[in-house]
Amino acid sequence: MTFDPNDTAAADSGIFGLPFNAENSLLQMIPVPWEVTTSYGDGASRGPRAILRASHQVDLFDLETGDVYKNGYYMIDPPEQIEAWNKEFKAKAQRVLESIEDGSIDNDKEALRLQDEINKKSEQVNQWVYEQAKRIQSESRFAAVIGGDHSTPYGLIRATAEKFDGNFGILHVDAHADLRDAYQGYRHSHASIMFNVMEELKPKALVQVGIRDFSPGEFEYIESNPRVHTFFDQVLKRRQHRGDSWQKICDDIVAKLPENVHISFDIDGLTPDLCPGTGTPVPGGLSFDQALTLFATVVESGRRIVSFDLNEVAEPEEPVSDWDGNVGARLLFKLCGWTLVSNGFNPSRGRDA
Ligand SMILES: [Mn+2]
Repeated sequence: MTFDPNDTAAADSGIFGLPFNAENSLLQMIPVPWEVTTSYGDGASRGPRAILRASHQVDLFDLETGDVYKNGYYMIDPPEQIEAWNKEFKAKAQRVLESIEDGSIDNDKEALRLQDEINKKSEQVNQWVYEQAKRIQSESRFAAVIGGDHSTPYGLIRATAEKFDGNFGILHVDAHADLRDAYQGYRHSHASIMFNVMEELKPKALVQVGIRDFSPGEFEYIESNPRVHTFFDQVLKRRQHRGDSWQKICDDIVAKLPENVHISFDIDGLTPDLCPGTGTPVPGGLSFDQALTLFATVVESGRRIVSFDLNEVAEPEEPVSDWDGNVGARLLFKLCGWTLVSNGFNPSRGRDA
């Protein structure tokens, strides 16, 4: 393979400028350009392409994960069919939203019909993601999802739940609890992902970090469910103000996780300056370095990252900069590296080294 990691990536090269494909990559990313149930800002459907473009700027050698990327990272081409569905169904969702906002939804037959149509299409998207993840995992490779809004990783988490027969947990970094039992009539809403995961896929634990926006119902769900451990952002900040180190806090977070971990990372779990384009930004949140220390702590504890998703990285239609994609790509590179290292792949001896 003629590939020099010191070179500048060609514009048409793969994720991170790497030359891998579906056959020779150990970790494969499934881009899901879907954000039909988003209720506020838009742009998450353009996340995969924004990350792909910005990823060419990421230098490959990493202090913590070395050259483990040599085992191969590959992102499937963003599926044009889902991009087309996204466009078509976002217009329908807009019609539904108008009916919800003027309070006429209960008697609005057309809006109810559209809601139903959107629910069915969401299931189709989930099924597509599930089939991709199943195929990748059955080939003994690692699968990841790049959203899209936070509804997009459901199919991947389902595949992981099956692979480990329920013996897995979720590390969920987010500003939002995402524990609503449907939202705006959408069963597969971005705001319901962790409720659906808990009720249908039944992980051993859901460990939430950075949560600072939630409804009374979600708070009740957290309080009454012994499998949910929520590290509210406010509590994390108070602990730090009182002198607890971030490392001590990470140790406490990781202690709640079982051995096999799926990381579900909503970019708005970070401080808003790191994701200015995201749909529902909330003040507060983790710094970039705090997120990296959290990943490192998971791996150093001996736990395995078995799959992950990165979602809600957004880009406006006419981007003023590639900042959102840039932060997303760098976070993604760390997630990829730690996934392989946590599964015993030695950074200094990659497949092609
Ligand atoms: Mn969120």
